[in-house]
Amino acid sequence: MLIGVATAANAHATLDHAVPAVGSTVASSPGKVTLHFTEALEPKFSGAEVRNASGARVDKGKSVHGNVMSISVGSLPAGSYSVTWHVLSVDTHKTQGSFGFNVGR
Ligand SMILES: [Cu+2]
Repeated sequence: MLIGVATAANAHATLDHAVPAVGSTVASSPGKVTLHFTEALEPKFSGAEVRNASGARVDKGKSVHGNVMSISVGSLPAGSYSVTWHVLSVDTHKTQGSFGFNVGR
């Protein structure tokens, strides 16, 4: 689970939730990983990598709109995946983190 909670006094862009959910198992490939943050992002300086259990990247591009970043992943075979994200929020603060999810297990 996430460590730390965004408060009014500490309003950096931290991960609010993701689809697939952090640590979850989904029945089939999600097609994309969507990250919802607590603050709006600067698209140029925000990104994420998705890697399979062998460490190979499976992400195929990103789009950022407001506080939501979507990472296309195409059709993922069953397995474990890790998502490592870094963002710059509009208040100029950088944050980063990672989480995992599973497909088909
Ligand atoms: Cu901040």
